[in-house]
Amino acid sequence: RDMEAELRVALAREELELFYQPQMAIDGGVLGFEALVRWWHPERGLVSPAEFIPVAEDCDLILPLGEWVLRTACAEAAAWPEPVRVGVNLSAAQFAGRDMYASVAAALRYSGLPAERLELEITEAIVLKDSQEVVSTLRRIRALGVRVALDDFGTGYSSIAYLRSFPLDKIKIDRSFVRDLAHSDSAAAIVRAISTLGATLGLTLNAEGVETEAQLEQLRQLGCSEVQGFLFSALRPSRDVPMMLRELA
Ligand code: G
Ligand code: G
Ligand code: MN
Ligand code: NA
Repeated sequence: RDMEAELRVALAREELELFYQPQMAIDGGVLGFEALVRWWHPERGLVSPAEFIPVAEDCDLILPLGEWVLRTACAEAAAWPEPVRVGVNLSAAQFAGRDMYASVAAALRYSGLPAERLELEITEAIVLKDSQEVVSTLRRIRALGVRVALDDFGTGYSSIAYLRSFPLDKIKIDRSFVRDLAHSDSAAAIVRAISTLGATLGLTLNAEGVETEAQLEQLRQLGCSEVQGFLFSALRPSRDVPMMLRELA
């Protein structure tokens, strides 16, 4: 495919860049930043990862691309002030095609980033594989001190049973529930249920896509401890992190 060839060139030419979104404690203060990849295409301008990540997943390009994201995020985060964490999204395909433990350990070693400051965001697609190999890889990664978050929770098919047995630190409630909070009792009920479940299992609860003060207040009442979204900041490159930390302090 066309985009596949272009993406190959983009990786070589370094047309990719990481942007960062602050992850806030619900009562204020920056906990970390989620890395979101962007592609500056020479003719088409900014291409969304929603467009090119699926293409990369369909060929083996997700492996070098995912490796680039992991290494770049760790290297950039190593320059941030001490306790601030970085969140890195991983595709299911990266677990199939790579020794993820070795990748993560190498990214930490090369960057000098302490393991406690790295958080991996995995998808329900990874959980649904229900593979002993993935579970054991994640256990070893967590044993390093790296945290693991389950992204986009509520949109896929993972059951509560998976949550109990899967090595996780955090659940990220998908932003579609946050969007519907104001006008949907069921969205609020679902967030409340996830919140209760998370507390029972000892998992931190993050809500994504927070755009209004009203949503923030509602999420506080529903028991979320961590939030992110356009309410706090636009996405910015790593060099703007010190500025974001000042603005959000
Ligand atoms: O940043 P944006 O909302 O446009 O991202 C669209 C989708 O691309 C989201 O599902 C997001 O998780 C995914 N995405 C963004 N950056 C990365 C990345 O570095 N790796 C992977 N695997 N997915 C990413
Ligand atoms: O799948 P994942 O949760 O990683 O997707 C993150 C995507 O969500 C990013 O592409 C980012 O642009 C988008 N995003 C982040 N915050 C908000 C928000 O407050 N509102 C909306 N609509 N999208 C957001
Ligand atoms: Mn994410
Ligand atoms: Na999400």
